[in-house]
Amino acid sequence: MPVFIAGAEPAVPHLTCFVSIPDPSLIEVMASSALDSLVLDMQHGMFDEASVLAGIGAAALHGKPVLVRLPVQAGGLASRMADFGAAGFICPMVNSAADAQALVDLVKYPPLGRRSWGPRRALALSGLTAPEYLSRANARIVLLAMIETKEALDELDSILATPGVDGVFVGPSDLAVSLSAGAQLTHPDVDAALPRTVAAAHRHGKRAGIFAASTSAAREALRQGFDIVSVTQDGMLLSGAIANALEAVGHTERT
Ligand code: 3PY
Ligand code: MG
Repeated sequence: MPVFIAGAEPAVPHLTCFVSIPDPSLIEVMASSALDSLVLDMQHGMFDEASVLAGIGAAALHGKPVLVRLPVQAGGLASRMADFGAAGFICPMVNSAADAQALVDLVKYPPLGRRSWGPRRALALSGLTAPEYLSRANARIVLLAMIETKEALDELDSILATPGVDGVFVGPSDLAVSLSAGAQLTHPDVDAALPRTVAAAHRHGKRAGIFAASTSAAREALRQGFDIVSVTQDGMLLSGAIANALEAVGHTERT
């Protein structure tokens, strides 16, 4: 069952959700929803290589592609996760075209990059022959550079102009931390930067994504034209659902 999200045009807007709890059963539940993909979080979530391997399999049972959010400056993991069958990468703290090119080198085959051949499991999951995989992988495996700092905003065009980068993905919290020099987790300049980011991505014929920390933020991101929107994250969804359930049965906090 093919589980790539690029190449065959993905649904736009593409709705995804970050997963931090590395349990295949949880991934199966989430993948059986109407989400278009899942993001397994190796940066702030608890995923390691083995749980990404299991997670890709669990999502594939429901025909859902998995994106991996890499740890900072861990591009080396990307080609390994691509070989495991990851459909794409959300890469934190990309601040320059040089940072972007370093990731392209690891995720894309020549001539765009320098990915090493050996897509053992990815090939089986793709349903392609080896030559077909080689000729399509660069277009099908999505590389998204996270825009999370003032430097990245200043370099938006050069990051987007890097061949092999398929789009950008805004991390609103880190962007606020950067723009406020560590003083705040929200900042008005983040909101101002969002339409500019969407316009820049589309000008380059590429995708704009964003992490939305609430359903209202996700709705607003879709209204602004973001192509890839994460509808919060597993932990937030679970705590929200528990709070709603307790409220529905009239439970008040014990003191
Ligand atoms: C951010 O908001 O900085 C993120 O990385 C969201 O996951
Ligand atoms: Mg971040």
